Amino acid sequence: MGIYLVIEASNGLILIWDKKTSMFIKLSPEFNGRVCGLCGNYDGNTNNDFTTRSQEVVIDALTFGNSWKFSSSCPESTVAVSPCANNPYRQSWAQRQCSIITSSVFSSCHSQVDPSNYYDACVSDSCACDSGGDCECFCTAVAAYAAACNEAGACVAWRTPRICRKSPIPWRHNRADHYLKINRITGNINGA
Ligand SMILES: [Ca+2]
Repeated sequence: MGIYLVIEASNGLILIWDKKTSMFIKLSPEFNGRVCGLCGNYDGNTNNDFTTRSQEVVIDALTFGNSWKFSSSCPESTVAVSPCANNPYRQSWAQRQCSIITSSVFSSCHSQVDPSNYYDACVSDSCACDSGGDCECFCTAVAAYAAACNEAGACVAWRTPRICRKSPIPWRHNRADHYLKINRITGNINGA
Protein backbone atom coordinates (compact mmCIF):
# COMPACT_ATOMS: atom_id res chain seq x y z
CA MET A 1 0.00 0.00 0.00
CA GLY A 2 1.65 3.20 -1.12
CA ILE A 3 1.36 6.55 0.58
CA TYR A 4 0.06 8.38 -2.46
CA LEU A 5 -2.83 7.95 -4.81
CA VAL A 6 -1.90 9.17 -8.28
CA ILE A 7 -4.44 10.09 -10.92
CA GLU A 8 -3.03 10.80 -14.36
CA ALA A 9 -5.35 12.28 -16.95
CA SER A 10 -4.67 11.91 -20.64
CA ASN A 11 -4.61 15.71 -21.06
CA GLY A 12 -1.39 16.11 -19.06
CA LEU A 13 -2.87 16.74 -15.62
CA ILE A 14 -1.57 14.66 -12.72
CA LEU A 15 -3.10 14.73 -9.24
CA ILE A 16 -1.11 13.25 -6.37
CA TRP A 17 -3.00 12.83 -3.08
CA ASP A 18 -1.52 11.56 0.16
CA LYS A 19 -4.97 10.25 1.15
CA LYS A 20 -4.90 12.78 3.97
CA THR A 21 -4.56 16.54 3.85
CA SER A 22 -2.26 17.22 0.92
CA MET A 23 -2.85 17.36 -2.82
CA PHE A 24 -0.24 18.08 -5.47
CA ILE A 25 -1.22 19.20 -8.96
CA LYS A 26 1.26 18.74 -11.77
CA LEU A 27 0.76 19.92 -15.31
CA SER A 28 2.60 19.08 -18.48
CA PRO A 29 4.58 21.95 -20.09
CA GLU A 30 1.97 22.68 -22.74
CA PHE A 31 -0.15 24.28 -20.00
CA ASN A 32 2.58 26.88 -19.44
CA GLY A 33 0.86 30.27 -19.10
CA ARG A 34 -2.52 28.83 -20.10
CA VAL A 35 -4.02 28.36 -16.66
CA CYS A 36 -5.14 30.64 -13.87
CA GLY A 37 -6.44 30.47 -10.33
CA LEU A 38 -5.28 29.92 -6.78
CA CYS A 39 -2.19 27.93 -7.76
CA GLY A 40 -0.88 30.62 -10.10
CA ASN A 41 -0.62 30.73 -13.87
CA TYR A 42 2.40 28.46 -14.47
CA ASP A 43 4.30 31.00 -16.52
CA GLY A 44 7.55 30.72 -14.53
CA ASN A 45 7.10 34.19 -13.02
CA THR A 46 6.18 34.14 -9.33
CA ASN A 47 5.60 37.92 -9.29
CA ASN A 48 2.22 37.60 -10.99
CA ASP A 49 0.88 34.55 -9.16
CA PHE A 50 -1.55 36.68 -7.17
CA THR A 51 -3.59 37.54 -10.27
CA THR A 52 -7.27 37.97 -9.47
CA ARG A 53 -10.18 36.68 -11.48
CA SER A 54 -10.40 40.14 -13.10
CA GLN A 55 -6.72 39.86 -14.20
CA GLU A 56 -5.42 42.34 -11.67
CA VAL A 57 -2.09 41.55 -9.97
CA VAL A 58 -2.45 42.20 -6.23
CA ILE A 59 -0.24 41.81 -3.16
CA ASP A 60 -2.86 40.96 -0.57
CA ALA A 61 -3.52 37.22 -0.29
CA LEU A 62 -7.10 37.69 0.89
CA THR A 63 -8.00 39.96 -2.04
CA PHE A 64 -6.49 37.40 -4.36
CA GLY A 65 -8.14 34.39 -2.70
CA ASN A 66 -11.55 35.98 -2.41
CA SER A 67 -11.53 36.88 -6.10
CA TRP A 68 -11.50 33.17 -6.94
CA LYS A 69 -14.49 32.22 -4.79
CA PHE A 70 -16.51 29.55 -6.52
CA SER A 71 -19.75 31.32 -5.75
CA SER A 72 -20.43 34.95 -4.90
CA SER A 73 -22.76 33.71 -2.17
CA CYS A 74 -19.78 32.27 -0.25
CA PRO A 75 -18.64 34.56 2.58
CA GLU A 76 -15.45 36.58 2.17
CA SER A 77 -12.41 35.14 3.90
CA THR A 78 -11.03 37.30 6.66
CA VAL A 79 -7.64 37.42 8.36
CA ALA A 80 -7.09 34.16 10.19
CA VAL A 81 -5.86 34.21 13.77
CA SER A 82 -2.61 32.28 14.16
CA PRO A 83 -3.48 28.67 15.03
CA CYS A 84 -0.76 28.63 17.68
CA ALA A 85 -2.29 31.71 19.33
CA ASN A 86 -5.63 29.90 19.35
CA ASN A 87 -4.09 26.70 20.72
CA PRO A 88 -1.10 27.82 22.80
CA TYR A 89 -0.88 24.47 24.58
CA ARG A 90 0.10 22.91 21.26
CA GLN A 91 2.81 25.37 20.31
CA SER A 92 5.82 23.80 22.03
CA TRP A 93 4.81 20.35 20.81
CA ALA A 94 4.47 21.66 17.26
CA GLN A 95 7.81 23.45 17.40
CA ARG A 96 9.54 20.37 18.76
CA GLN A 97 8.05 18.07 16.14
CA CYS A 98 8.65 20.43 13.21
CA SER A 99 12.27 21.04 14.18
CA ILE A 100 13.05 17.93 12.11
CA ILE A 101 12.82 20.26 9.09
CA THR A 102 15.67 22.43 10.33
CA SER A 103 17.61 19.52 11.86
CA SER A 104 20.51 17.49 10.53
CA VAL A 105 18.01 15.01 9.04
CA PHE A 106 17.47 17.47 6.19
CA SER A 107 20.97 18.99 6.21
CA SER A 108 21.64 17.87 2.63
CA CYS A 109 18.64 19.92 1.51
CA HIS A 110 19.04 23.13 3.50
CA SER A 111 21.31 24.74 0.91
CA GLN A 112 18.92 23.70 -1.89
CA VAL A 113 15.58 24.73 -0.37
CA ASP A 114 15.28 27.30 2.41
CA PRO A 115 13.55 25.43 5.27
CA SER A 116 12.26 28.51 7.14
CA ASN A 117 8.91 28.90 5.36
CA TYR A 118 8.29 25.15 5.52
CA TYR A 119 9.12 25.11 9.24
CA ASP A 120 6.73 28.00 9.91
CA ALA A 121 3.99 26.31 7.90
CA CYS A 122 4.59 23.05 9.75
CA VAL A 123 4.25 24.71 13.17
CA SER A 124 1.13 26.57 12.08
CA ASP A 125 -0.50 23.47 10.58
CA SER A 126 0.43 21.30 13.56
CA CYS A 127 -1.05 23.84 15.97
CA ALA A 128 -4.22 23.95 13.87
CA CYS A 129 -4.87 20.20 14.12
CA ASP A 130 -6.43 20.46 17.53
CA SER A 131 -8.77 17.51 17.35
CA GLY A 132 -7.59 14.20 16.00
CA GLY A 133 -5.30 13.82 13.04
CA ASP A 134 -2.38 15.34 14.97
CA CYS A 135 0.19 13.46 13.03
CA GLU A 136 -1.55 13.93 9.70
CA CYS A 137 -0.95 17.68 9.74
CA PHE A 138 2.60 17.31 10.96
CA CYS A 139 3.51 14.52 8.55
CA THR A 140 1.93 16.31 5.60
CA ALA A 141 3.87 19.49 6.39
CA VAL A 142 7.19 17.66 6.62
CA ALA A 143 6.36 15.70 3.48
CA ALA A 144 5.85 19.02 1.65
CA TYR A 145 9.41 20.05 2.49
CA ALA A 146 10.72 16.60 1.57
CA ALA A 147 8.94 16.87 -1.79
CA ALA A 148 10.52 20.28 -2.46
CA CYS A 149 13.91 18.81 -1.54
CA ASN A 150 13.32 15.90 -3.86
CA GLU A 151 12.46 18.30 -6.71
CA ALA A 152 15.73 20.13 -6.00
CA GLY A 153 17.69 16.88 -6.18
CA ALA A 154 18.11 16.26 -2.44
CA CYS A 155 16.30 13.03 -1.66
CA VAL A 156 15.96 12.67 2.12
CA ALA A 157 14.75 9.47 3.81
CA TRP A 158 13.11 11.08 6.84
CA ARG A 159 10.27 8.72 7.72
CA THR A 160 10.97 6.20 10.46
CA PRO A 161 8.81 3.68 12.33
CA ARG A 162 8.35 6.40 14.99
CA ILE A 163 8.01 9.47 12.77
CA CYS A 164 5.28 9.37 10.11
CA ARG A 165 5.73 5.68 9.58
CA LYS A 166 7.36 4.68 6.37
CA SER A 167 5.41 3.00 3.62
CA PRO A 168 6.69 -0.53 2.94
CA ILE A 169 7.07 0.34 -0.74
CA PRO A 170 7.89 3.83 -2.04
CA TRP A 171 5.04 5.22 -4.11
CA ARG A 172 7.22 5.72 -7.15
CA HIS A 173 7.75 1.99 -7.28
CA ASN A 174 4.21 0.81 -6.92
CA ARG A 175 2.21 3.74 -8.19
CA ALA A 176 1.04 1.72 -11.16
CA ASP A 177 -1.16 -0.13 -8.70
CA HIS A 178 -2.89 3.09 -7.88
CA TYR A 179 -3.14 4.61 -11.28
CA LEU A 180 -6.58 5.51 -12.34
CA LYS A 181 -6.51 6.59 -15.91
CA ILE A 182 -9.19 8.99 -16.86
CA ASN A 183 -9.55 9.82 -20.46
CA ARG A 184 -11.29 13.08 -20.18
CA ILE A 185 -11.59 15.79 -17.61
CA THR A 186 -14.44 18.14 -18.01
CA GLY A 187 -14.69 21.67 -16.74
CA ASN A 188 -12.10 24.38 -16.41
CA ILE A 189 -8.72 23.85 -14.91
CA ASN A 190 -8.01 26.51 -12.35
CA GLY A 191 -4.55 25.97 -11.12
CA ALA A 192 -0.82 25.50 -11.33
CA1 LIG B 1 3.15 33.19 -12.44
